[in-house]
Amino acid sequence: MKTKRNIFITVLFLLTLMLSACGGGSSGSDEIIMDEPVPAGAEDAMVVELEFTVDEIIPNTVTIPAGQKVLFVIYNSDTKEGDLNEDHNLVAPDIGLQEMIVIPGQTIRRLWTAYDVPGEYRAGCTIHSWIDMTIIIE
Ligand SMILES: [Cu+2]
Repeated sequence: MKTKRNIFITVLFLLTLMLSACGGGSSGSDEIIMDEPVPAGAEDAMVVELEFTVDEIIPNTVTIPAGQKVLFVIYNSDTKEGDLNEDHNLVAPDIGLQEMIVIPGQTIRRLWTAYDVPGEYRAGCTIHSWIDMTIIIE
């Protein structure tokens, strides 16, 4: 009887752990994956490689066809002594690009279906408002 109770408590504990692990972040079900291999479904995506340095995004402009499936590969090289060594994120609310956080030294890979209205849009880091780039949808 005591063993059953212990199993029950263990299961309850594991459930609590799982729930708290999923509860973090404000972006809902859009899980941020760190250093993950290429996500499923990315085989036919256009790869857009970006790098956050201490004060800029390289390259500063990218051109993406409207509605294109995109695999962002974003590296945070802001790891040098004397630099900020801070998290950076890429956000573009005008075109539905939700926050992608990259911590120093890491690379994230995220799939995104590009906005379907052509134009020039600003994407930037909300932690450092002076760090931004242009996404041209054409
Ligand atoms: Cu930043």
